[in-house]
Amino acid sequence: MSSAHKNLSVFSTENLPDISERRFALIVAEWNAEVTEALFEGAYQTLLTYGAKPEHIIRANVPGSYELSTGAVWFAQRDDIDAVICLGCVIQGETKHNDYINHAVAQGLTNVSLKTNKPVIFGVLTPNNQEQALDRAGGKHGNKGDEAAMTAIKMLGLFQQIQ
Ligand code: DLZ
Repeated sequence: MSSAHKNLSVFSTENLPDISERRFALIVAEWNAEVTEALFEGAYQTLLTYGAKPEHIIRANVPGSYELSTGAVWFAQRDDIDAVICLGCVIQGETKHNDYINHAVAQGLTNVSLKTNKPVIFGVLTPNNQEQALDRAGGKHGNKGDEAAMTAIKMLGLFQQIQ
C-alpha cells in the first residue's frame, strides 16, 4: 500500500463497487486552506485510484466548515450526484467557537444525508492545533481526505448491495 493511502488500512478494499459511472461532489472549506487543500488532494486522488472519472467529480468551495451543510444539501439534492464528501478543518481556539461549529456541522451533515438518502461524508478535522491537523492531512497519521473518499465509495457499495 502506498504511503499516501496508509490510513486506508482501517478499511478492507475488497469487493468495492464499480464507481466509474458514479458522480461525486467534493465540498471544501476555505478556512485553514493549507490543511483542507491537502484533504482535497487526498480525497480526489482516492476517487480516481478506485475508478471515478475526473469529469464526474465536482469541486465547490465554501467559506468555512459551518457552511459545509448548506453546500452539501445543494449538491445532494441534485439527481446527478451520488455522494457528497465534505472537507474542513476546525482548529480549537481560545473560545468555544470550534465546539459550536463542530456540532453544527456534524448534525447538519447527518440531516442532509438522511433527508436526501445519499452518503454525505464528514471529512472534517477537529484538531487542537495546526500540527495535529497537518499530521492528518498527508502527515504521519495519513490523510483523512483519503478516508473520507473511501467512506463514500463503501457506502455506495452498501447501498447497491441492499437494493
Ligand atoms: C469563525 C471560524 C473560526 C473561528 N474558526 C474556523 C475554523 O477553525 N475552521 C473553519 O472551517 N471555519 C472557522 N470559522 C468560520 C466558520 O466556519 C463560518 O464560516 C463563519 O462562522 C460564518 O458562518
